Amino acid sequence: MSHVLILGGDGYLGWPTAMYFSNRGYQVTVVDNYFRRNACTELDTGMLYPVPTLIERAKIWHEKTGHEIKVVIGNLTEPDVMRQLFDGTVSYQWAVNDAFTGLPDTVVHYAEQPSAPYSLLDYKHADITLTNNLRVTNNLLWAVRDFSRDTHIIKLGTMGEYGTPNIDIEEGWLDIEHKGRKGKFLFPRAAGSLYHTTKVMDTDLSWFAVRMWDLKVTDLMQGPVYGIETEESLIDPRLNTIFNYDEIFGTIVNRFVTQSVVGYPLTVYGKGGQTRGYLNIKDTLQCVHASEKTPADTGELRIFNQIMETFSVNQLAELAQNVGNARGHKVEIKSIPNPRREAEEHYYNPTYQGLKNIGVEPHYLTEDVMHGLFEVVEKFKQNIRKDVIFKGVKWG
Ligand code: USQ
Repeated sequence: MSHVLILGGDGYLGWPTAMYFSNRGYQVTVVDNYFRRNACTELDTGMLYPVPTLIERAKIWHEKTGHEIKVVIGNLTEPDVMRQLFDGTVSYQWAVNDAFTGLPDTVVHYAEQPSAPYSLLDYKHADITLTNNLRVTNNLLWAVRDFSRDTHIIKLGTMGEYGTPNIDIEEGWLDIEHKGRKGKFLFPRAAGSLYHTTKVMDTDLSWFAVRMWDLKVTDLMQGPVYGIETEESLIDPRLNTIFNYDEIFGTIVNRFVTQSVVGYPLTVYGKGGQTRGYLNIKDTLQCVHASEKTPADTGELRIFNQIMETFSVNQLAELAQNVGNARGHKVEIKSIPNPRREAEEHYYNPTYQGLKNIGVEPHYLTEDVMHGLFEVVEKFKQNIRKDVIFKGVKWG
Protein backbone atom coordinates (compact mmCIF):
# COMPACT_ATOMS: atom_id res chain seq x y z
CA MET A 1 0.00 0.00 0.00
CA SER A 2 1.30 3.38 -0.95
CA HIS A 3 1.80 5.80 1.95
CA VAL A 4 0.57 9.39 1.64
CA LEU A 5 1.60 11.93 4.27
CA ILE A 6 -0.69 14.97 4.37
CA LEU A 7 0.69 18.11 5.99
CA GLY A 8 -2.12 20.42 7.07
CA GLY A 9 -4.58 17.52 7.32
CA ASP A 10 -7.15 19.42 9.38
CA GLY A 11 -7.82 22.21 6.87
CA TYR A 12 -10.49 22.89 4.27
CA LEU A 13 -8.67 20.75 1.70
CA GLY A 14 -6.44 18.59 3.91
CA TRP A 15 -9.17 16.58 5.64
CA PRO A 16 -11.15 15.77 2.46
CA THR A 17 -7.87 14.76 0.80
CA ALA A 18 -7.05 12.42 3.68
CA MET A 19 -10.42 10.67 3.44
CA TYR A 20 -10.16 10.48 -0.36
CA PHE A 21 -6.83 8.64 -0.32
CA SER A 22 -7.82 6.47 2.66
CA ASN A 23 -10.99 5.42 0.86
CA ARG A 24 -8.89 4.31 -2.10
CA GLY A 25 -6.71 1.96 -0.10
CA TYR A 26 -3.73 4.21 0.68
CA GLN A 27 -2.04 4.34 4.06
CA VAL A 28 -2.61 7.89 5.22
CA THR A 29 -0.96 9.99 7.92
CA VAL A 30 -2.17 13.51 8.66
CA VAL A 31 -0.30 16.22 10.55
CA ASP A 32 -1.71 19.50 11.80
CA ASN A 33 -1.29 21.98 14.65
CA TYR A 34 -4.87 23.35 14.42
CA PHE A 35 -3.53 26.63 13.04
CA ARG A 36 -6.68 27.33 11.05
CA ARG A 37 -9.10 26.61 13.88
CA ASN A 38 -7.09 28.68 16.32
CA ALA A 39 -6.90 31.57 13.86
CA CYS A 40 -10.68 31.37 13.38
CA THR A 41 -11.13 31.58 17.15
CA GLU A 42 -8.62 34.42 17.51
CA LEU A 43 -10.24 36.46 14.74
CA ASP A 44 -13.80 35.46 15.71
CA THR A 45 -14.65 34.44 12.13
CA GLY A 46 -17.73 32.33 12.83
CA MET A 47 -18.25 28.90 11.32
CA LEU A 48 -21.14 27.39 9.37
CA TYR A 49 -21.14 24.36 11.70
CA PRO A 50 -18.83 22.99 14.37
CA VAL A 51 -16.21 20.49 13.24
CA PRO A 52 -14.92 17.65 15.44
CA THR A 53 -11.21 17.62 16.26
CA LEU A 54 -8.85 15.82 13.90
CA ILE A 55 -8.59 12.91 16.32
CA GLU A 56 -12.38 12.68 16.62
CA ARG A 57 -12.74 12.78 12.84
CA ALA A 58 -10.16 10.01 12.38
CA LYS A 59 -12.08 7.89 14.92
CA ILE A 60 -15.43 8.53 13.17
CA TRP A 61 -13.79 7.67 9.84
CA HIS A 62 -12.47 4.41 11.28
CA GLU A 63 -15.84 3.49 12.84
CA LYS A 64 -17.68 4.14 9.58
CA THR A 65 -15.23 2.66 7.05
CA GLY A 66 -12.75 0.48 8.93
CA HIS A 67 -9.91 2.56 7.44
CA GLU A 68 -7.15 4.07 9.54
CA ILE A 69 -5.93 7.66 9.19
CA LYS A 70 -3.00 8.13 11.58
CA VAL A 71 -2.98 11.52 13.31
CA VAL A 72 -0.01 13.60 14.43
CA ILE A 73 -0.71 16.90 16.18
CA GLY A 74 2.40 19.00 15.81
CA ASN A 75 3.83 22.27 14.58
CA LEU A 76 5.73 21.69 11.35
CA THR A 77 7.65 24.95 11.66
CA GLU A 78 9.70 23.01 14.24
CA PRO A 79 12.28 21.02 12.25
CA ASP A 80 12.16 18.07 14.66
CA VAL A 81 8.43 17.63 14.25
CA MET A 82 8.97 17.37 10.50
CA ARG A 83 12.02 15.14 10.72
CA GLN A 84 10.36 12.67 13.09
CA LEU A 85 7.82 11.92 10.35
CA PHE A 86 10.71 10.53 8.31
CA ASP A 87 13.19 9.08 10.80
CA GLY A 88 10.72 6.72 12.50
CA THR A 89 10.62 8.44 15.90
CA VAL A 90 7.20 10.02 15.39
CA SER A 91 4.48 9.28 17.95
CA TYR A 92 0.91 9.27 16.72
CA GLN A 93 -1.77 11.01 18.75
CA TRP A 94 -4.23 8.57 17.25
CA ALA A 95 -3.72 5.38 15.24
CA VAL A 96 -5.14 1.88 15.18
CA ASN A 97 -1.63 0.52 14.86
CA ASP A 98 1.08 2.61 16.53
CA ALA A 99 3.96 1.18 14.50
CA PHE A 100 5.79 3.63 12.20
CA THR A 101 4.22 3.45 8.74
CA GLY A 102 7.56 4.00 7.07
CA LEU A 103 8.74 6.61 4.61
CA PRO A 104 6.00 8.30 2.62
CA ASP A 105 5.83 7.67 -1.12
CA THR A 106 4.07 11.02 -1.44
CA VAL A 107 3.79 14.11 0.73
CA VAL A 108 0.91 16.49 0.07
CA HIS A 109 1.86 19.88 1.49
CA TYR A 110 -1.09 22.07 2.53
CA ALA A 111 0.40 23.18 5.85
CA GLU A 112 0.29 26.89 5.20
CA GLN A 113 -1.56 29.99 6.27
CA PRO A 114 -3.89 30.16 3.23
CA SER A 115 -5.59 33.55 3.44
CA ALA A 116 -4.54 36.67 1.56
CA PRO A 117 -6.51 39.09 3.80
CA TYR A 118 -5.03 37.43 6.93
CA SER A 119 -1.54 38.14 5.63
CA LEU A 120 -2.36 41.85 5.36
CA LEU A 121 -4.22 42.35 8.63
CA ASP A 122 -1.17 43.90 10.32
CA TYR A 123 2.53 43.25 10.90
CA LYS A 124 1.90 40.38 13.33
CA HIS A 125 -0.20 38.41 10.88
CA ALA A 126 2.13 39.17 7.97
CA ASP A 127 5.00 37.81 10.03
CA ILE A 128 3.07 34.68 11.05
CA THR A 129 2.27 34.04 7.37
CA LEU A 130 5.86 34.43 6.20
CA THR A 131 7.38 32.49 9.07
CA ASN A 132 4.90 29.65 8.95
CA ASN A 133 4.75 29.13 5.21
CA LEU A 134 8.45 29.41 4.43
CA ARG A 135 9.67 27.43 7.43
CA VAL A 136 7.31 24.53 6.80
CA THR A 137 8.35 24.34 3.15
CA ASN A 138 12.03 24.59 4.01
CA ASN A 139 11.71 21.96 6.76
CA LEU A 140 9.94 19.63 4.36
CA LEU A 141 12.50 20.01 1.59
CA TRP A 142 15.37 19.34 3.99
CA ALA A 143 13.65 16.32 5.55
CA VAL A 144 13.06 14.81 2.12
CA ARG A 145 16.63 15.64 1.11
CA ASP A 146 18.05 13.96 4.23
CA PHE A 147 15.80 10.91 4.56
CA SER A 148 13.81 10.12 1.47
CA ARG A 149 14.80 11.58 -1.88
CA ASP A 150 12.42 9.27 -3.73
CA THR A 151 9.39 10.80 -2.02
CA HIS A 152 7.24 12.80 -4.41
CA ILE A 153 6.26 16.19 -2.98
CA ILE A 154 2.92 17.61 -4.09
CA LYS A 155 2.84 21.19 -2.97
CA LEU A 156 -0.13 23.51 -3.23
CA GLY A 157 0.77 26.72 -4.97
CA THR A 158 -1.67 29.34 -6.20
CA MET A 159 -2.69 30.95 -9.47
CA GLY A 160 -2.20 34.20 -7.56
CA GLU A 161 1.57 33.71 -7.96
CA TYR A 162 1.20 34.92 -11.55
CA GLY A 163 -1.02 37.89 -10.71
CA THR A 164 -3.00 39.23 -13.65
CA PRO A 165 -0.41 39.81 -16.40
CA ASN A 166 -1.25 41.31 -19.75
CA ILE A 167 -0.03 38.16 -21.53
CA ASP A 168 -1.31 34.56 -21.57
CA ILE A 169 -0.36 32.57 -18.44
CA GLU A 170 1.47 29.31 -19.17
CA GLU A 171 1.68 26.32 -16.81
CA GLY A 172 4.57 27.44 -14.68
CA TRP A 173 7.26 27.86 -17.29
CA LEU A 174 7.94 30.27 -20.13
CA ASP A 175 10.25 29.94 -23.13
CA ILE A 176 12.01 33.23 -23.65
CA GLU A 177 14.05 34.46 -26.55
CA HIS A 178 16.30 37.35 -25.60
CA LYS A 179 18.92 38.99 -27.81
CA GLY A 180 18.94 35.98 -30.09
CA ARG A 181 19.32 33.32 -27.37
CA LYS A 182 16.63 31.05 -25.89
CA GLY A 183 15.98 29.81 -22.35
CA LYS A 184 13.20 28.33 -20.22
CA PHE A 185 12.30 30.19 -17.03
CA LEU A 186 9.67 30.16 -14.32
CA PHE A 187 6.78 32.27 -15.59
CA PRO A 188 7.17 35.84 -14.25
CA ARG A 189 5.39 36.17 -10.93
CA ALA A 190 3.66 39.25 -9.51
CA ALA A 191 1.79 38.23 -6.37
CA GLY A 192 -1.01 40.44 -5.14
CA SER A 193 -0.72 39.77 -1.39
CA LEU A 194 1.91 38.72 1.12
CA TYR A 195 0.27 35.31 1.35
CA HIS A 196 0.61 34.91 -2.42
CA THR A 197 4.21 36.14 -2.16
CA THR A 198 5.03 33.28 0.23
CA LYS A 199 3.73 30.90 -2.41
CA VAL A 200 6.09 32.43 -4.98
CA MET A 201 8.92 31.91 -2.50
CA ASP A 202 7.80 28.31 -1.92
CA THR A 203 8.05 27.69 -5.63
CA ASP A 204 11.56 29.15 -5.67
CA LEU A 205 12.60 27.00 -2.70
CA SER A 206 11.23 23.92 -4.45
CA TRP A 207 12.98 24.82 -7.69
CA PHE A 208 16.24 25.17 -5.78
CA ALA A 209 15.75 21.76 -4.09
CA VAL A 210 15.03 20.14 -7.43
CA ARG A 211 18.15 21.62 -9.03
CA MET A 212 20.42 20.95 -6.07
CA TRP A 213 19.21 17.61 -4.69
CA ASP A 214 17.22 16.06 -7.54
CA LEU A 215 13.97 16.01 -5.59
CA LYS A 216 10.64 15.32 -7.34
CA VAL A 217 8.14 18.14 -6.90
CA THR A 218 4.72 18.86 -8.36
CA ASP A 219 3.52 22.41 -7.75
CA LEU A 220 -0.24 22.84 -8.17
CA MET A 221 -1.19 26.43 -8.96
CA GLN A 222 -4.68 26.40 -7.60
CA GLY A 223 -7.44 28.98 -7.97
CA PRO A 224 -10.13 29.72 -5.37
CA VAL A 225 -11.95 26.51 -4.39
CA TYR A 226 -15.67 26.21 -3.64
CA GLY A 227 -17.89 23.49 -2.22
CA ILE A 228 -18.37 21.30 0.83
CA GLU A 229 -19.45 17.82 -0.11
CA THR A 230 -17.19 15.10 -1.40
CA GLU A 231 -17.91 11.40 -1.90
CA GLU A 232 -16.45 10.68 1.54
CA SER A 233 -18.16 13.46 3.51
CA LEU A 234 -21.52 11.98 2.49
CA ILE A 235 -20.72 8.95 4.67
CA ASP A 236 -21.43 10.98 7.84
CA PRO A 237 -22.14 14.73 8.22
CA ARG A 238 -19.56 14.91 11.03
CA LEU A 239 -16.93 14.32 8.33
CA ASN A 240 -17.79 17.59 6.55
CA THR A 241 -14.84 19.87 6.00
CA ILE A 242 -14.38 23.17 7.83
CA PHE A 243 -16.43 25.85 6.00
CA ASN A 244 -15.72 29.57 6.31
CA TYR A 245 -17.81 32.38 4.87
CA ASP A 246 -16.11 35.31 6.62
CA GLU A 247 -13.91 37.90 4.91
CA ILE A 248 -10.64 36.36 6.10
CA PHE A 249 -10.97 32.65 5.37
CA GLY A 250 -14.08 32.43 3.18
CA THR A 251 -13.51 32.20 -0.56
CA ILE A 252 -15.82 34.06 -2.87
CA VAL A 253 -18.26 31.38 -4.07
CA ASN A 254 -18.79 29.99 -0.58
CA ARG A 255 -19.27 33.55 0.66
CA PHE A 256 -21.79 34.52 -2.02
CA VAL A 257 -23.93 31.43 -1.35
CA THR A 258 -23.90 32.09 2.40
CA GLN A 259 -24.67 35.79 1.91
CA SER A 260 -27.59 34.91 -0.39
CA VAL A 261 -29.06 32.51 2.16
CA VAL A 262 -28.92 35.02 4.99
CA GLY A 263 -30.11 38.05 2.98
CA TYR A 264 -26.79 39.94 3.03
CA PRO A 265 -26.18 41.86 -0.25
CA LEU A 266 -23.44 40.14 -2.27
CA THR A 267 -20.17 41.97 -1.61
CA VAL A 268 -18.75 42.69 -5.07
CA TYR A 269 -15.44 44.44 -4.48
CA GLY A 270 -15.15 47.48 -6.76
CA LYS A 271 -16.03 47.02 -10.42
CA GLY A 272 -16.26 43.22 -10.16
CA GLY A 273 -14.26 42.54 -13.32
CA GLN A 274 -11.61 40.62 -11.30
CA THR A 275 -11.30 37.30 -13.10
CA ARG A 276 -9.89 34.13 -11.56
CA GLY A 277 -9.82 30.41 -12.31
CA TYR A 278 -12.09 28.34 -10.05
CA LEU A 279 -12.53 24.72 -9.09
CA ASN A 280 -14.83 22.45 -7.12
CA ILE A 281 -13.36 20.90 -3.97
CA LYS A 282 -14.00 17.51 -5.61
CA ASP A 283 -11.57 18.49 -8.35
CA THR A 284 -8.85 19.46 -5.88
CA LEU A 285 -8.98 15.84 -4.71
CA GLN A 286 -8.95 14.49 -8.26
CA CYS A 287 -6.01 16.72 -9.22
CA VAL A 288 -3.91 15.70 -6.23
CA HIS A 289 -4.70 12.04 -6.87
CA ALA A 290 -3.86 12.28 -10.59
CA SER A 291 -0.56 13.96 -9.66
CA GLU A 292 0.19 11.22 -7.15
CA LYS A 293 -0.45 8.48 -9.71
CA THR A 294 1.89 10.07 -12.28
CA PRO A 295 4.65 11.63 -10.19
CA ALA A 296 7.15 14.24 -11.27
CA ASP A 297 10.47 12.82 -12.45
CA THR A 298 13.62 12.87 -10.37
CA GLY A 299 15.00 16.40 -10.61
CA GLU A 300 11.77 17.84 -12.02
CA LEU A 301 9.68 20.75 -10.80
CA ARG A 302 6.41 20.01 -12.58
CA ILE A 303 3.83 22.76 -12.52
CA PHE A 304 0.12 22.49 -13.30
CA ASN A 305 -2.46 25.26 -13.27
CA GLN A 306 -5.18 23.80 -11.09
CA ILE A 307 -8.35 25.51 -12.30
CA MET A 308 -11.29 24.25 -14.34
CA GLU A 309 -12.91 27.45 -15.64
CA THR A 310 -12.74 31.21 -15.20
CA PHE A 311 -15.32 33.69 -13.91
CA SER A 312 -15.36 37.37 -13.05
CA VAL A 313 -16.72 38.45 -9.67
CA ASN A 314 -19.76 39.93 -11.46
CA GLN A 315 -20.47 36.62 -13.21
CA LEU A 316 -20.32 34.75 -9.90
CA ALA A 317 -22.62 37.29 -8.26
CA GLU A 318 -25.16 36.91 -11.08
CA LEU A 319 -25.02 33.13 -10.87
CA ALA A 320 -25.56 33.17 -7.10
CA GLN A 321 -28.37 35.70 -7.52
CA ASN A 322 -30.18 33.64 -10.18
CA VAL A 323 -29.98 30.43 -8.21
CA GLY A 324 -30.73 32.12 -4.88
CA ASN A 325 -33.80 33.89 -6.26
CA ALA A 326 -35.02 30.65 -7.83
CA ARG A 327 -34.86 29.12 -4.34
CA GLY A 328 -36.94 31.89 -2.81
CA HIS A 329 -34.17 34.08 -1.39
CA LYS A 330 -34.16 37.78 -2.23
CA VAL A 331 -30.60 38.22 -3.44
CA GLU A 332 -29.24 41.73 -3.85
CA ILE A 333 -25.85 42.55 -5.41
CA LYS A 334 -23.97 45.55 -4.02
CA SER A 335 -20.65 46.89 -5.23
CA ILE A 336 -18.59 48.16 -2.32
CA PRO A 337 -15.26 50.02 -2.33
CA ASN A 338 -12.57 47.40 -2.85
CA PRO A 339 -10.61 46.79 0.37
CA ARG A 340 -7.89 45.07 -1.73
CA ARG A 341 -5.38 46.55 -4.15
CA GLU A 342 -5.99 44.63 -7.35
CA ALA A 343 -6.91 45.24 -10.98
CA GLU A 344 -10.69 45.35 -11.32
CA GLU A 345 -10.66 45.06 -15.11
CA HIS A 346 -7.87 43.12 -16.76
CA TYR A 347 -6.81 40.60 -19.37
CA TYR A 348 -6.83 36.99 -18.09
CA ASN A 349 -6.03 33.99 -20.23
CA PRO A 350 -4.41 31.11 -18.34
CA THR A 351 -3.60 27.69 -19.81
CA TYR A 352 -4.93 24.74 -17.78
CA GLN A 353 -4.61 21.60 -19.81
CA GLY A 354 -1.95 19.59 -17.95
CA LEU A 355 -4.17 18.07 -15.28
CA LYS A 356 -6.80 17.06 -17.84
CA ASN A 357 -4.01 15.39 -19.81
CA ILE A 358 -3.29 13.14 -16.82
CA GLY A 359 -6.92 12.15 -16.38
CA VAL A 360 -8.77 14.83 -14.40
CA GLU A 361 -12.42 15.20 -15.42
CA PRO A 362 -13.66 18.65 -14.41
CA HIS A 363 -16.82 19.44 -12.49
CA TYR A 364 -18.15 22.81 -13.63
CA LEU A 365 -19.99 25.46 -11.64
CA THR A 366 -23.40 25.02 -13.28
CA GLU A 367 -26.71 26.24 -11.84
CA ASP A 368 -27.35 22.66 -10.67
CA VAL A 369 -24.06 22.55 -8.77
CA MET A 370 -24.88 25.95 -7.26
CA HIS A 371 -28.28 24.61 -6.14
CA GLY A 372 -26.46 21.75 -4.39
CA LEU A 373 -24.24 24.22 -2.54
CA PHE A 374 -27.24 26.31 -1.49
CA GLU A 375 -28.99 23.19 -0.22
CA VAL A 376 -26.17 22.41 2.21
CA VAL A 377 -25.72 26.00 3.40
CA GLU A 378 -29.48 26.49 3.92
CA LYS A 379 -29.48 23.63 6.46
CA PHE A 380 -27.21 25.72 8.69
CA LYS A 381 -28.86 29.10 8.12
CA GLN A 382 -29.42 29.62 11.85
CA ASN A 383 -25.63 29.49 12.44
CA ILE A 384 -24.70 32.22 9.95
CA ARG A 385 -23.37 35.39 11.57
CA LYS A 386 -23.86 38.55 9.52
CA ASP A 387 -21.32 40.51 11.55
CA VAL A 388 -18.33 38.48 10.29
CA ILE A 389 -19.17 38.75 6.58
CA PHE A 390 -17.44 42.06 5.93
CA LYS A 391 -15.08 43.94 8.17
CA GLY A 392 -13.08 45.72 5.46
CA VAL A 393 -9.45 44.65 5.95
CA LYS A 394 -7.60 47.31 3.94
CA TRP A 395 -4.67 46.03 1.88
CA GLY A 396 -3.14 49.27 0.67
N1 USQ B 1 -13.97 39.12 -3.87
C1 USQ B 1 -15.07 39.96 -3.94
N2 USQ B 1 -15.95 39.93 -2.90
C2 USQ B 1 -15.79 39.11 -1.82
C3 USQ B 1 -14.66 38.25 -1.76
C4 USQ B 1 -13.76 38.29 -2.80
O1 USQ B 1 -15.26 40.70 -4.91
O2 USQ B 1 -16.63 39.16 -0.92
C5 USQ B 1 -13.00 39.09 -4.99
C6 USQ B 1 -11.58 39.38 -4.56
O3 USQ B 1 -11.34 40.76 -4.52
C7 USQ B 1 -10.77 38.62 -5.60
C8 USQ B 1 -11.65 37.42 -5.96
O4 USQ B 1 -12.97 37.77 -5.49
O5 USQ B 1 -10.62 39.41 -6.75
C9 USQ B 1 -11.24 36.12 -5.30
O6 USQ B 1 -11.16 36.31 -3.91
P1 USQ B 1 -11.12 35.09 -2.85
O7 USQ B 1 -11.21 35.70 -1.48
O8 USQ B 1 -12.12 34.07 -3.22
O9 USQ B 1 -9.71 34.44 -3.16
P2 USQ B 1 -8.21 34.90 -2.79
O10 USQ B 1 -8.13 35.91 -1.73
O11 USQ B 1 -7.55 35.24 -4.09
O12 USQ B 1 -7.60 33.57 -2.21
C10 USQ B 1 -8.17 32.28 -2.41
C11 USQ B 1 -7.65 31.33 -1.35
C12 USQ B 1 -6.15 31.14 -1.51
C13 USQ B 1 -5.85 30.70 -2.94
C14 USQ B 1 -6.41 31.70 -3.92
C15 USQ B 1 -6.25 31.29 -5.36
O13 USQ B 1 -7.97 31.82 -0.05
O14 USQ B 1 -5.70 30.18 -0.59
O15 USQ B 1 -4.46 30.60 -3.12
O16 USQ B 1 -7.82 31.81 -3.70
S1 USQ B 1 -6.05 32.68 -6.45
O17 USQ B 1 -7.12 33.64 -6.21
O18 USQ B 1 -6.11 32.18 -7.82
O19 USQ B 1 -4.77 33.27 -6.15
